[in-house]
Amino acid sequence: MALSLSNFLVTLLTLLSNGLFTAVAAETVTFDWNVGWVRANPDGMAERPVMGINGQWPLPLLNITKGDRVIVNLHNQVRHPAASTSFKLNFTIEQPGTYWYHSHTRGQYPDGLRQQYVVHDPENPYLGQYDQEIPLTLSDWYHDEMPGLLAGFISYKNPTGAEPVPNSALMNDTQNLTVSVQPGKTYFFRLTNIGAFAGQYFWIEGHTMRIIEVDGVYTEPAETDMIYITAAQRYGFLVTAKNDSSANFAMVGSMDTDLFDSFPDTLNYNVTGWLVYDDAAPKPAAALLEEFAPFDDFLLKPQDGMEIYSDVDYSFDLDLKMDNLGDGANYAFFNDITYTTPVVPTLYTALTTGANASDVTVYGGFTSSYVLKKDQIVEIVLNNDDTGKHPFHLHGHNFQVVARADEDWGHYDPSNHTAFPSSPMRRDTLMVRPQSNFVVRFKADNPGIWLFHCHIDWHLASGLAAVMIEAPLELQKTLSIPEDHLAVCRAAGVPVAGNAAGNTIDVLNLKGENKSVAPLPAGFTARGIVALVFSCVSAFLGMAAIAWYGAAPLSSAEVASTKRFILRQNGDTK
Ligand SMILES: *[C@@H]1O[C@H](CO)[C@@H](O)[C@H](O)[C@H]1NC(C)=O
Ligand SMILES: *[C@@H]1O[C@H](CO)[C@@H](O)[C@H](O)[C@H]1NC(C)=O
Ligand SMILES: *[C@@H]1O[C@H](CO)[C@@H](O)[C@H](O)[C@H]1NC(C)=O
Ligand SMILES: *[C@@H]1O[C@H](CO)[C@@H](O)[C@H](O)[C@H]1NC(C)=O
Ligand SMILES: *[C@@H]1O[C@H](CO)[C@@H](O)[C@H](O)[C@H]1NC(C)=O
Ligand SMILES: *[C@@H]1O[C@H](CO)[C@@H](O)[C@H](O)[C@H]1NC(C)=O
Ligand SMILES: *[C@@H]1O[C@H](CO)[C@@H](O)[C@H](O)[C@H]1NC(C)=O
Ligand SMILES: *[C@@H]1O[C@H](CO)[C@@H](O)[C@H](O)[C@H]1NC(C)=O
Ligand SMILES: *[C@@H]1O[C@H](CO)[C@@H](O)[C@H](O)[C@H]1NC(C)=O
Ligand SMILES: [Cu+2]
Repeated sequence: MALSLSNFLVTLLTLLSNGLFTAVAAETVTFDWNVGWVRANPDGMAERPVMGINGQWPLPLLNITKGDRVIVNLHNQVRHPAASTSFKLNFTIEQPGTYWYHSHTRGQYPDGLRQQYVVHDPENPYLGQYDQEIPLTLSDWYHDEMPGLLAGFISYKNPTGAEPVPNSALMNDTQNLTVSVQPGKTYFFRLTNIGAFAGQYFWIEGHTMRIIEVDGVYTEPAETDMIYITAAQRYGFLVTAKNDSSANFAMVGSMDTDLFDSFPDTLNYNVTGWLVYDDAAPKPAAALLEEFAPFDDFLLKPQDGMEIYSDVDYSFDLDLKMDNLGDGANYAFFNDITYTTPVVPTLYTALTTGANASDVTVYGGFTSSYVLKKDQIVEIVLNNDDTGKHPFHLHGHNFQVVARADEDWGHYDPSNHTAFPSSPMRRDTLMVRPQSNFVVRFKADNPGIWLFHCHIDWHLASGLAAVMIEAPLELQKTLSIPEDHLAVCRAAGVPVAGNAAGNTIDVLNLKGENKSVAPLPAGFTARGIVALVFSCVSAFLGMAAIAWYGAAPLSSAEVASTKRFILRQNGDTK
């Protein structure tokens, strides 16, 4: 559990951005946070333990002003208050906009350790065009705790990789939320999807939304009646209240069920709240829509008019697939590699391998690492060979979205694509459509170790991540790790020096590195194994077994017999 501290607040840390070495802090804001378990029942259906801060959940919304210095004294009491470990974060914030803070350690944020924060901007170009800000979150919600759900998800019992389906949807960590508005006034909504899995459609009946910000980047105003917001995305939009205050209006979040493999009867995938003009007037149920027609974010233009990076220095493809490994469980891959946590955290490898930090070898064979040179224009081509949607998030940058193809388009073809926008949308989280692609570009002007990963927490756990090693030699000159951070690693038995395998002498030797599970034996697919077991079972039980099989996981006896099949097929007589 101590490890989680080093991963906590990763998103806050992405704000270190350009301001790190230039900022003159306007003010210092200090937070003393004890992270520990509390109980909550946000959907009214099941009380459960959640990770709170200072005994509270929902967590505190932060509102920091651009230029402020932030100090977070973080005490981890998740495992046991007496075994608490601590460290301090100390950084300045130079990037305004709508963000959220969350733990990136396996499954902690869906267990409650996430909340929105906003960075107030005294130079917001839309200042004066609204009367008040309304911070608002959407989220999916599970009644079961993540460690158990994850164990079931990455398991031979779940060979198809079906993600756990949420139990409900939340708006601002509750349901039936009321938001008081006054006639004629204009509100700046800051909407964040802090969920683990589901994208959501969002609309306010009878009202138009004017989008002015995405993921911390101001846009030219774009009007729409509906937004689609994936996990980790943010939208800032203006809503002008009606002059007539006689009625209240439903405000709806509707989870995108395309991603759900099953559909429990009890699941209400919608969450409703109301814009309240008159508390005495009824709060009408949301009208049911036949279809969703959300705004296409590819059409957004950045308000600063920044032009497309036309000369690319370094381009690489990431081909995404979901497949089984030899343990029968389902994993996610970039270019046939499923991300596997290295023995030494990558940041520490970059800081302790000298000039070899520029050699991608030191980061190991299972991290999908890419070394970027200072100020290179980098292009990532993401080809999605999977039939699902995936929202990709890059730490440390807003990227330009230069291309995004329609569903089923296949791989990106540099000689056949729709015209690049002259001033592309910039954001930090972008969805790739099923069996399709996108192309993003950014300038490597922010030395650091930045994860590029699917923000569906299930997929991150099953390995859908790559690592940008950005200007590591610059990083060595400018960054030093505080002693309390190193102490947390030592307490958890995590080495803090050497290559991905922890080798400090011969850093090009990766003996002892963490490897992913080995592939299935040649000629087998997990589905093939399932079919094999299935035909044996159904020979005994007849057709009834088919229905049963679709609904229930393999028993351990069946798995044992599956393994014997594999061994025999390989000529292994043991
Ligand atoms: C919200 O209202 C609906 C309909 O009345 C109700 O079923 C649900 O339990 C309410 N949710 C909460 C969290 O109170
Ligand atoms: C949403 O929750 C946050 C944190 O509790 C709160 O500051 C904010 O005002 C809430 N938003 C609405 C619209 O109620
Ligand atoms: C935070 O860092 C700044 C700059 O290095 C330093 O001046 C300040 O004392 C630090 N504050 C705390 C509370 O550690
Ligand atoms: C944050 O603080 C600023 C400055 O005090 C204020 O104008 C703004 O409304 C606040 N935003 C939120 C979301 O609370
Ligand atoms: C509300 O009234 C103001 C002042 O009369 C007018 O300018 C505005 O267009 C009206 N707004 C709407 C949404 O009708
Ligand atoms: C959720 O909302 C959508 C859109 O209005 C509607 O089609 C669907 O029937 C609703 N589902 C439930 C369970 O209410
Ligand atoms: C990687 O190595 C560390 C240290 O040896 C170990 O604690 C950890 O469980 C390993 N992780 C994986 C995914 O193999
Ligand atoms: C370009 O790609 C699209 C989609 O795959 C295809 O329909 C079209 O024929 C291609 N055009 C050319 C000139 O190859
Ligand atoms: C890189 O590592 C190898 C193997 O340890 C070592 O021989 C070499 O001197 C290192 N190169 C640099 C530039 O430090
Ligand atoms: Cu994904």
